[in-house]
Amino acid sequence: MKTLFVTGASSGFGRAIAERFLEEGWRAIVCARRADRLQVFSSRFPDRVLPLQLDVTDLAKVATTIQDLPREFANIDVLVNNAGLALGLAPAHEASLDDWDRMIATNCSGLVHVTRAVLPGMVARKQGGIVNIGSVAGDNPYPGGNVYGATKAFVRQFTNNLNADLIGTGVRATCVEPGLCGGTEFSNVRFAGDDERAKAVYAGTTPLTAEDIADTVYWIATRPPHVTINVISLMPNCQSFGPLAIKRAQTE
Ligand code: NDP
Ligand code: 8X3
Repeated sequence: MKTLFVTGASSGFGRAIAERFLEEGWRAIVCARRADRLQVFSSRFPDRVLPLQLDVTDLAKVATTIQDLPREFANIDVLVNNAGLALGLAPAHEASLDDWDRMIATNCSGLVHVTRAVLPGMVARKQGGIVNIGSVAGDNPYPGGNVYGATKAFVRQFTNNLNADLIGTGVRATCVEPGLCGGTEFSNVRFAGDDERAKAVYAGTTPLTAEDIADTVYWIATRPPHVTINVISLMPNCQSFGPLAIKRAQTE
């Protein structure tokens, strides 16, 4: 039986990814800060789920938790670095430095430390897959995206650089870059619990769903061993690219 390790599994993409792999017969280690939610989820798949309360910004705990995994869960086949968040949409000159620090700590440092702890085992076993959840925000700047978009650009480039290091090892990495995706807590977190503002993000759209992302991640994980998918970008078809902004001088 293969083993999945997924961070941020208490809601949204992470939970849908865990559910998909478990339904396909895998075992799963599911991590997040809200342990109660992980417990409820785990009870649906007795003996095949290991719920772990883990804040990926607690870097010392990340290392010890992964080092001390129970034997039957210790050989991780696929790691999905999904835990992440956007905080606020303020312009750079007004944004909260605390928000910026938390995004960097979670989306970059947390992801890097989890990866560093899991990778040696994969390389020693000569097989494994890492799927990092980036965002279209890592390629496409938008007003207020400042540090969030920068963290996701980091995720993409870290993934590509992992593949540069992992050539010939049997281990491969992929960055998944979703666009507008509804039905998760992403916008509630971004707007600090302002449900109306969060709801407005999806008004009049048919966004991607967490199940679309889980499908994509499962597809990546089940490619034949000689195939590396470096980066996948996906959007709902109500979303696309726009022109660059031009600020024109007043002519009258
Ligand atoms: P959710 O807010 O629904 O899920 C985020 C998950 O991350 C939660 O389970 C949360 O659990 C966990 N998490 C947050 N901080 C930490 C932490 N410090 N340690 C451990 N777990 C943490 O959002 P989504 O499912 O939408 O987002 C998942 C990922 O997808 C994120 O990386 C996001 O940036 C990315 N993304 C989302 C898009 C969207 O439109 N929804 C589009 C593109 C990318 P808990 O609070 O219990 O710790
Ligand atoms: C989430 C997509 O466009 O809100 O990463 O940044 S976006």
